[in-house]
Amino acid sequence: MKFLDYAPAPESQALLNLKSDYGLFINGEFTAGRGTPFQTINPATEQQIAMIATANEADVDAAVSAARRAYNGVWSRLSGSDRGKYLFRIARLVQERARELAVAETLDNGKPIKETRDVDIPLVAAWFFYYAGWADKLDHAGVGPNPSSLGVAAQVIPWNFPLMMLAWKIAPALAAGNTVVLKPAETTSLTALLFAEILQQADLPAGVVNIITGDGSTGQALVNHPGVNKVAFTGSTSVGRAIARSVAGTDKKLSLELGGKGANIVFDDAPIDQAVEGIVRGIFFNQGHVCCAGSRLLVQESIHDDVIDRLKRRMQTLRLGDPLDKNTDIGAINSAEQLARIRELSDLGQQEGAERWSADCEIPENGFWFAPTIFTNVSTSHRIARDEIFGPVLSVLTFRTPAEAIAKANNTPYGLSAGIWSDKGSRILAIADKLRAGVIWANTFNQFDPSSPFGGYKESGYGREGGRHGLAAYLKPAVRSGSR
Ligand code: TAP
Repeated sequence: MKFLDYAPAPESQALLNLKSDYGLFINGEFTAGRGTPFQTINPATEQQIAMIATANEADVDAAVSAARRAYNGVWSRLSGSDRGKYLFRIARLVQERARELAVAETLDNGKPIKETRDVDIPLVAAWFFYYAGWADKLDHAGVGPNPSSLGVAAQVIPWNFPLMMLAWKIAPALAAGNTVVLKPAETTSLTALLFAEILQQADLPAGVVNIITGDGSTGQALVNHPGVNKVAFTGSTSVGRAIARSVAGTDKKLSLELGGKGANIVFDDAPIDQAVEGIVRGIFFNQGHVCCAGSRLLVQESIHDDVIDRLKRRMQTLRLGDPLDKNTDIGAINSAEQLARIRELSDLGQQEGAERWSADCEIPENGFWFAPTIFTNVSTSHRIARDEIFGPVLSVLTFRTPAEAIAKANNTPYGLSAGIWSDKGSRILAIADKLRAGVIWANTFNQFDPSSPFGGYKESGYGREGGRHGLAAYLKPAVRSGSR
């Protein structure tokens, strides 16, 4: 393979034994892409980690053809329990290589090692274990007896939880008997290619999973490919809309997981210190690069000052810096583009009259960083209360009555997540019933479990991932005899 000249980042290469360049993973083998390779960098240092191949249309076609051959030749003929064995094997290999995957994910994405180590990678393994158990129980997936797989699934994922999003996509697709072509995000393709090595270790039949890297045009070529039966996309609402348009009029099945502007609602009877922890977890976990982040705090007026005081004190204790340091709470912003967007929206918040406050922290000289920030005096018309910032920036609004809390929480084009903090279970249930959000946490925030369906309403997309609902997205009902 030929790639561009570059100066490698020696410490990361040595630590992980990373290669200097990575090809596409098609039909069980790594192969050079026909497009121009691109560099993947460590957003905490701006140093190059490796060069990654770009798939052009011919490569996309080769990947879809490989997936089709694998579907017809092997995967659709295997019993559910045999498919499950492969998934169990993949889950165990992820556990065996957990440390390496955590470090690689942190290097390539910028998120703190304590998150990749304790959240991302364990959840990747959990997703494969969970769906391994489902592979021979598809009759109970909710689409009737003897459901069929769809065929070849095209899956396009974002950069905020690279391996976790990959697991959310690949595990149910394979369990349901589909084969896959997956395109990771351009800035975080590395760990998907390490995962491809795991597929080789697991002896997964060639072509069952193909991983093609590149920019948005590679993703576009994949979802538009006529050989694809299912498109599963996680990413921005704007790209999701474009994909929905391109899939319209075809028989491709589509699921979309898009953006969010989650409300974290704190009532005056809530345990305040716990709520403050939940607010921090809601917006500063993964630098706020979380579609279901609690990016709008709705706090009852009577406790506003107390909550904000305690929140600011807690924010002063957050450590921003080297993502590989296990004491780091706030890592790097994933890319220069994302940092520019966070800065732009935050500056706009100030111009619109909201009050800005950031924790004091030293910002490293290189890399992309943004101090944890809150805006108070925010009104529902402010852009920072409406637009997804996708960064460590919290917009604080107040409410007096439960009805006002519900109205403000629902006053968004999105409908992905919400949190409710209250001492009263009955209040939590009553409010949850009226929120238009696919996921609602009670006295906690940003907790994930493979058995729990996840997805949105309104402009947050449609379809669910996780649980049996996640399987149903990759199945169709059996054709009954006598019907056509
Ligand atoms: P996008 O820019 O939408 O990119 C997502 C993926 O789509 C990337 O792999 C991207 O490739 C690819 N892509 C770009 N243009 C495409 C096109 N025209 N056709 C097909 N694929 C295309 O989103 P992002 O910036 O990576 O991720 C952030 C967004 O994802 C946020 O809005 C966030 O809320 C959302 N998100 C949602 C969820 C759920 S579960 N709802 C989870 C995580 C993230 P490149 O990277 O090469 O551009």
